[in-house]
Order: sequence, then C-alpha cells, then structure tokens
Amino acid sequence: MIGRIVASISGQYSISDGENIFSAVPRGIFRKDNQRLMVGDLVEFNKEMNTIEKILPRKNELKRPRIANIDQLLIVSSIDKPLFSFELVLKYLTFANFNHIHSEIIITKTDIASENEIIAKITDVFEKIGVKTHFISNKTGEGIEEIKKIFNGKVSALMGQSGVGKSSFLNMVDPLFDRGVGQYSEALGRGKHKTREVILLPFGGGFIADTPGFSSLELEMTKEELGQYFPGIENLYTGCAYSNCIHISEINCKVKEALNLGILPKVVYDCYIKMSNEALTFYRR
Ligand SMILES: Nc1nc2c(ncn2[C@@H]2O[C@H](COP(=O)(O)OP(=O)(O)OP(=O)(O)O)[C@@H](O)[C@H]2O)c(=O)[nH]1
Ligand SMILES: [Mg+2]
Ligand SMILES: [Zn+2]
Repeated sequence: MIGRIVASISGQYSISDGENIFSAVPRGIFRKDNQRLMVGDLVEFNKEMNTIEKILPRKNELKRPRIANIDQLLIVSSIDKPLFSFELVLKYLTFANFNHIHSEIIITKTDIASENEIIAKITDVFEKIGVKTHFISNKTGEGIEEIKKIFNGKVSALMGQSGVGKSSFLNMVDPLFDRGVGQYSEALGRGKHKTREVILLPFGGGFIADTPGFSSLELEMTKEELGQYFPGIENLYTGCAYSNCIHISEINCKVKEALNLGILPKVVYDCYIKMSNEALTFYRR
C-alpha cells in the first residue's frame, strides 16, 4: 500500500492512507542504504508486517522544518510577543523561493497590536512585493474562518519562531487537533519551544504540518542567489545591465530604479542589503 508519513516517534512511523493511520518501522534495507525517512514522505508499506518497504521520490525536502513533499509554506509571525521582524519574514520567504515552494504569510496576535499603523505597513509592504498576507487572532478568532480555504487539497507547513502561535492557530482551525500550547518568555523574547516534532494533521482533504519554532536560519546562498530568490527582487534582477549585478552600486540597476520609484519598499531593500552582506561570497560550483 501507499501512504504518507504523518509522524515519527523514536523509530516508529505513523502512516496515513487517507483514511486510517498505521504504525510501521522501516525494513533493515533502509539502514544499509543510509536512507532517512521524513515526515511527509510517500512510502510503500506492508500493513500485515508493519514494515515500510520503499520511499517514493520526493518532490521537495526541507531541512528546517524537516519535512518532505509540501505544496506551500505558511510563514507565521506575530505582531508582538515576539515582536514582528521584516528581516525574519523576508528571510523565510527567500528560503521558500530558493526551495521553489509557494509561500504566504500569517500574522498572528492582531488582538495585542498597540497601533494599527504596523498592520497597515505590513499590508502595504507585502502587497507591493506580491506576497499574500493573512491577519488573524487566535484569541478573538478574527480571520480564522477566512483563512481555512487556503488549506483545501494541499499539504501545507507552518513555519515560524517559537511562541508566534502556530499550535494555537491549529487549535483554532480544528479544536480536535488538541495541540500543546507553550508560553512566551519576556526574558528570551520568544517562546519556550513547546512543539518538538513535525506532525502532519489531516485537514480539508490535505494536511497541515505543525512544526517546532526556531529563530536562526542559515540561508547558505551566494550573493547572486540571494538576489535571484529575494522577494521583491526576484522579478527585477534580469532587467539589470550586468548579469552579475548585486544591486548595490552598479549602474542601470533595475532594483535600485524600483527602489527610487517607490515600487520596491525601502525596508525590503534594506533587509536585502543586510542579508547580502552576510551572504556567502564564493560562487557555488
Ligand atoms: N494574544 C494572543 N496570544 C496568542 C495568540 N496566538 C498564540 N498566543 C499565545 O502565544 C503563546 C505561544 O503560542 P504557541 O501556539 O505555543 O506558539 P508556537 O508557535 O506553537 O510555539 P512553538 O511550539 O514553541 O514553536 C501562548 O501563550 C499562546 O496563548 C494570539 O493570536 N493572540
Ligand atoms: Mg507549537
Ligand atoms: Zn541590479
């Protein structure tokens, strides 16, 4: 039978065939070939022997969160606690683009936004660079009904820092998910890493992955790649005069032109420059 791995706990895997959940372990052959199973993997399994026989080819795989075969990444970020950061969200968006995975943004905790300006600013910036943004509150339920349809028939993964409300959000989508919810720590400026494992939860004919939060993400990209995948720049760079333009001091640069015309938001360009300074300087072979 063919099924999808939805969870893994110390060498035991839970497999969904779309209706039922089976428990199975990989056959010895996996260890020999050094093949490692991932949540999201489509596998051939033997339901009598409770063994996983084969991994089907993956359409994509991510290291962080560790998951395979997803259709979209939903980047979750809170307005406050932890404080919203354009830099972090743009980094996650770049990561999604680099992996050729569609992404959208979910902004949580609108109920504790001290002013509406930040919501207006976030809306404006991401609208300008063509990324869809959803605003929700897991406390008041604002925006929850509207967002549910984006999950239909897709495998989606939530991604974002600890404490932004990924698990809380899933409980709002379906209370039966019964996800454990952690606490925001003022001292740490983030949550306390409540969710420890990636798990796929069935919803709307597809799945939604709850994932552990993490703050540091190494993009491991060259400066050239950063420009190719950075949101807002990815559609402009081919118009630059120099094919290896990194959009800082070159002449006839489409990116700088868009910035000066107000088409490309300044905050996006500034984050790009900051990340460009941190990016790898060597060329990928
Ligand atoms: N006011 C408010 N608090 C929220 C909202 N969403 C989540 N919280 C709170 O934020 C804290 C962290 O929520 P979690 O759902 O555990 O966050 P998480 O993103 O799953 O965190 P990790 O599992 O550690 O990665 C909890 O105290 C929640 O009650 C929201 O929309 N509004
Ligand atoms: Mg969680
Ligand atoms: Zn340029």
